[in-house]
Amino acid sequence: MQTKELWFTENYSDDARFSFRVDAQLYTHKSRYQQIDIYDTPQFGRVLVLDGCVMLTEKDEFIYHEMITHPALALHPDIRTVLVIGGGDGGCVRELLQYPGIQQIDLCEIDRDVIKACRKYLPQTAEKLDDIRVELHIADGIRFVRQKKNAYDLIIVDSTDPFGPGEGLFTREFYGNCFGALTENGLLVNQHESPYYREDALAMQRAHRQLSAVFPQASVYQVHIPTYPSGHWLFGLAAKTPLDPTVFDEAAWNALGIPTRYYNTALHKGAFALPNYVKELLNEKA
Ligand code: AG3
Repeated sequence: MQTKELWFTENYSDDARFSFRVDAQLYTHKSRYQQIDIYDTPQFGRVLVLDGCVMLTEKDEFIYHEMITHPALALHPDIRTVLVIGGGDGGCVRELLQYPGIQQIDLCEIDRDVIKACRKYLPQTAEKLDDIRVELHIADGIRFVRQKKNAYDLIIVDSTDPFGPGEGLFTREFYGNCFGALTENGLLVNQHESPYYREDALAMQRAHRQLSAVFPQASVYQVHIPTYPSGHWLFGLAAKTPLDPTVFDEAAWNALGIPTRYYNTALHKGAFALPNYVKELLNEKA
């Protein structure tokens, strides 16, 4: 008798899907906000899925978490206070804690069950959530940021896609409140969706439009994430005081000696060079 094979599938569009084999379902739970699943897989290690969308895999989460943090830190070496919105898996926090200059990280995650599940099943990302410099806030990031003024040198929006609980984190009002919560030279980095499949590309355009309406400068950079739709993903980098995101003190960043498997200073500069079709999508008027 053959044992039944278990496969997970994420729908990328009505006409495209991505599947991988599952050895075991380690966790499944419907929280107040979303469906949370964690799988063990032979190809990608453990995988966190929210509402049917892959959030991270042990095999490639380093790409996402290095690239959502290090470019901003290389551009603004004096970052002391950071707010992470979402990010209950702890991956961003793990990367940020490598900077001795960072004094305080507020992590604002809406769903306490995500943190609980990641602590138990995803120590690779969650292991540093108890660091003394980290303060956990189980709260809605939209409300949390409204009450903060001139408080953070960096805000990282490590959200889900703009459907469900993550939706409000892609609005002009939210970005406006982030602007107010940032210090004078503050930076905002957000996960900026993918330019490839239609729905994702629309979300990407919307995010860019709203960010550009609020910040004097909103740049976009790209990364390769094999387990996200199309493998081609974008991040946004918005600055309260305009800057060239490819100009920074490379020697100073390298002197920090932070071990990375994806990020390096040459790649940082190249990541802001976008394909023409992406530039066109970003420049399209609504
Ligand atoms: N947040 C971004 C996930 C987007 C993936 N979308 C998808 N699979 N459709 C990831 C959180 C990691 N800290």
